[in-house]
Amino acid sequence: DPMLLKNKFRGTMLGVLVGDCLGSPYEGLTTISRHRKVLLQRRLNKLWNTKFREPVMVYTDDSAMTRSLAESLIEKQDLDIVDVAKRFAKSYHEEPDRGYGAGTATVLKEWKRHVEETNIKIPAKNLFDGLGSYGNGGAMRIAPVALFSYNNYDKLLYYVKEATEITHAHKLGINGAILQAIAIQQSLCLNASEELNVTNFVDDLINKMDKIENASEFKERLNIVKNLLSEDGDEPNEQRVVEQLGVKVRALESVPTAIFCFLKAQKRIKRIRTDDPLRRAIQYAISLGGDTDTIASMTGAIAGAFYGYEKFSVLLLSHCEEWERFREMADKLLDIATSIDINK
Ligand code: R7I
Ligand code: MG
Ligand code: MG
Ligand code: MG
Repeated sequence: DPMLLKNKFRGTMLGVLVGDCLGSPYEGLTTISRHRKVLLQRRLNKLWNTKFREPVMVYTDDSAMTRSLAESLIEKQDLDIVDVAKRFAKSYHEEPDRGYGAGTATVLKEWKRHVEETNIKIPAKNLFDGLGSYGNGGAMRIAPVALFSYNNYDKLLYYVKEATEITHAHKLGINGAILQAIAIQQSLCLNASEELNVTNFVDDLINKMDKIENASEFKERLNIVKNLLSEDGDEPNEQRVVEQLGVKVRALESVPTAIFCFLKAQKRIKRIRTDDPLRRAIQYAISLGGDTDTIASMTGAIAGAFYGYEKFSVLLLSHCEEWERFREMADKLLDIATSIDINK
């Protein structure tokens, strides 16, 4: 159904933006107190249901890099990593204060001088004593690549790796981006009007990661996701989630967490008052603390791909910087992704 797919593509891109905008004020707080959670509940009630003027919520590096990647795919009708690098560098140069990670910023500054096919991957390889970055910066921006190649799994894997390696050379950084992309792709292919089998969702991810080189750490985390989901006691399990999955800027301690937030929010969660499971997922992600903009953004992308754009309130969207631009990028990515399919 083309309308359904359009809704899901929009949901993905707007999930990135909304999660980032809503989560960024809390980034870095190690514990979100009970009091702060009440304030978060009230703030989201207001943002979801009220019309007001400025200020809009600004986005951070997560959405800025997502936007550059999407615009490059749209303009080039393919993945051209030199063009992506140029756009990343330009966007950083114009707005360096969007909260970029230190390693990524180093790469972006080096590209500013000159970037070509031959040297593009070198700065990322030199980061962190030559090990490369295991930050979540590759995963946080990967949604457009997942959309672009949603109907060709081998291409998806290859493009995700290529798009990530230019800043994140560490296997954990790359595999984190792969996991986030396949979670989005799985969500796109499911029907939200049928009940989601959360165990199957995780098992499918585990089976796919099993075929990726050196991905044992992520498979372990996905098994923890499954265990945590099977706990359905009354008490909130935030503490155990934070301890066992993590809420850090490392890909390993944030991508599985985002997947967990999406799946956990299929059911009601104590002290999160909303009937909207998409909002519940994002609100829950923020309530865990830590790297809130990124984990909420990655959760938003996966949940948005599942539920679609119509689950966001238009009032909420209207409070997010450049939301219409993100919606338009989603539509263009869909046009390209489906026309490539026809030509095949
Ligand atoms: O991954 P990256 O783009 O950062 C994304 C995060 C998100 O939370 C954004 O919202 C933004 O706030 O930043 O940036 P990197 O600098 O590559 O990685 C993030 C951080 O992880 C680094 O600045 C390091 O502190 C840490 N890190 C490492 N530390 C030691 N050794 C990443 N890789 C390594 C490593 O190999
Ligand atoms: Mg950020
Ligand atoms: Mg930061
Ligand atoms: Mg972050």
